[in-house]
Amino acid sequence: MSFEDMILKASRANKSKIVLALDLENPDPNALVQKSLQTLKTVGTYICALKLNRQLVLSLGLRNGVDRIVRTAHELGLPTIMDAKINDVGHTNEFMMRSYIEAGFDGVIVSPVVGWEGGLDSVFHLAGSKGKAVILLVYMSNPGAEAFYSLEATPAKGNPKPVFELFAKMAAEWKANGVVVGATKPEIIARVRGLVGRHMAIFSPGIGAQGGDPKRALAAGADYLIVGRSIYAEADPSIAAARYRDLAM
Ligand code: BMP
Repeated sequence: MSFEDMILKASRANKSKIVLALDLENPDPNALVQKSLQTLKTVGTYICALKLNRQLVLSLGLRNGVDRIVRTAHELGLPTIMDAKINDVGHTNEFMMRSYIEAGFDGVIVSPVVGWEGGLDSVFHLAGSKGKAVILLVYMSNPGAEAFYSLEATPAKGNPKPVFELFAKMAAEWKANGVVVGATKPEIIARVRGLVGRHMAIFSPGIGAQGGDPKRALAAGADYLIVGRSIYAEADPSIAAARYRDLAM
């Protein structure tokens, strides 16, 4: 099943557009795995996918660590996204991508800054051959992101454009499976939607803890909302997850 079908299936089954960002911290790796599994199982029926960050990979490693969490997500019918923001030269990108695929991830987030040739070409080719998704980071949610993502740049062919518009076009050209655009800037989500077309999935982080509003992000064109602290850091993550699920329907 393609990544798009997997997330759509989970989204329909759980009536949810919420992707859980499980960014827990704990100096004790065993406690971290247990807490991650427990949180995931508690909120599993309120979300449509799981996103893990490098935090967990650094603390647990991929084998016998993060892969256990990935397996549990699959048992719950949830696709998994590795938020690696891959951004290096081709051969190291390919190594990272292969490692994440071997750990069981269904999709990986990459940064378009490094470009295609000798950069992300290897990642897209490997993902394509294994049926995995590549999601492009197009505009970040933090306040300082504007300084770079809205910067005007002149492409080799064409007129100056904000960097994020060039990234959105790259996503369409490279046939990415989705893009990430911060929920804190709904007007940017709307502009990206116009550039990537109706069918490209837009994932939007920055909901809740960073000030992004679920309804405004969805109205602007986001398909899925990425929520971390506003779910896992709450006293009862299942109540918080249910609340975000309902807000996003
Ligand atoms: P939180 O909901 O706790 O703010 O977490 C947001 C998650 O989305 C984090 O995992 C973060 O790395 C990620 N993220 C983000 O916040 N903004 C972006 O622009 C891109 C991200 O991947």
